[in-house]
Amino acid sequence: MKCKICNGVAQIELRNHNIALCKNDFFNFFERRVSQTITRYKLFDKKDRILIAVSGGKDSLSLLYVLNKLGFNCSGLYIHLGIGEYSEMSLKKCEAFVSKYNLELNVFYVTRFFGCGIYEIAKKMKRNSCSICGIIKRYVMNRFGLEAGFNVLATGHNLDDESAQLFGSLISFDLVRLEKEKILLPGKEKALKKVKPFSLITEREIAAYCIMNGIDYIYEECPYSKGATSLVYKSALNLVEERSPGTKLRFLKGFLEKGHIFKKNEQSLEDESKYCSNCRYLTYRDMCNFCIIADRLSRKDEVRVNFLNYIEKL
Ligand code: Q46
Ligand code: ZN
Repeated sequence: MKCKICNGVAQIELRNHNIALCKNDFFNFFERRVSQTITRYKLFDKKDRILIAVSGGKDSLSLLYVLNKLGFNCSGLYIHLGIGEYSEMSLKKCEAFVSKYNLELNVFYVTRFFGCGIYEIAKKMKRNSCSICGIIKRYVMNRFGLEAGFNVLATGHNLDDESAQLFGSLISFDLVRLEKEKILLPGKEKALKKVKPFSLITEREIAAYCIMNGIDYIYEECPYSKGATSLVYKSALNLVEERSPGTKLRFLKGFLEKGHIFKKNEQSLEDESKYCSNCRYLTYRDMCNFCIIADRLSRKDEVRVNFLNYIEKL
């Protein structure tokens, strides 16, 4: 197989783009597409301070790598969830990465703040681990980002994640979720602007970019991810993609261009329109979900007074 650009030996075939590329031309192709996505959807520019949520996995580490390489002002935030060996290993990958590339990493330890990890918190709250984890991660990313002076929060969600999420929302015609299926959610008072620069890049392309660049990431998935419905949607879309390469890209791009046909509905307008009585961040009830957890674990005052003291800078 030959590289379509230089005729050298191709290292990767991208059926969804109908090309094969050598290593150097793949890097150029990958980085150009990230740049084009940032420009086309007006995600951010060189003046912005970007906080990147990192997990130690390929998506988030390569996002930090490529945005730094493209000259953007960015730092990482790792949230240590207290999930045994998995959390320890992923933190080590993040630490090794930032020290290799001389980047900044901020770390929030769930166990230091709440006195126990995600699984124990979920048990006390009688909820499942992923819903508690989602509440804590969203809150910490947003609040730390705002209070530390960032104006954009970027996550490494890729085309496989985003198309599976869209598929799930369409199957149940969940209009509230469909409204949030965006590559950019604008910021407002007490809410950081949120962007997903890898939305149009596949998991396979990101893994190849990581490996070819020698970025060492954690291969293991979080133990609580097993059995997630999103994995079923991913497999279904993989089957279609196999038969018709480029389907995921067409599906998501089509939605990004025409998704406005799903009109705003009353429920979403109500969404997060009040301020939490404890921390003054946005909520749709009297107290935000994060403070409800903190209240149950007797950490309510810490949320108000000492939140930033739980972030360690490496
Ligand atoms: S939500 Fe659930 Fe993930 Fe949190 S507990 Fe693990 S699988 S890490 S994206
Ligand atoms: Zn609150």
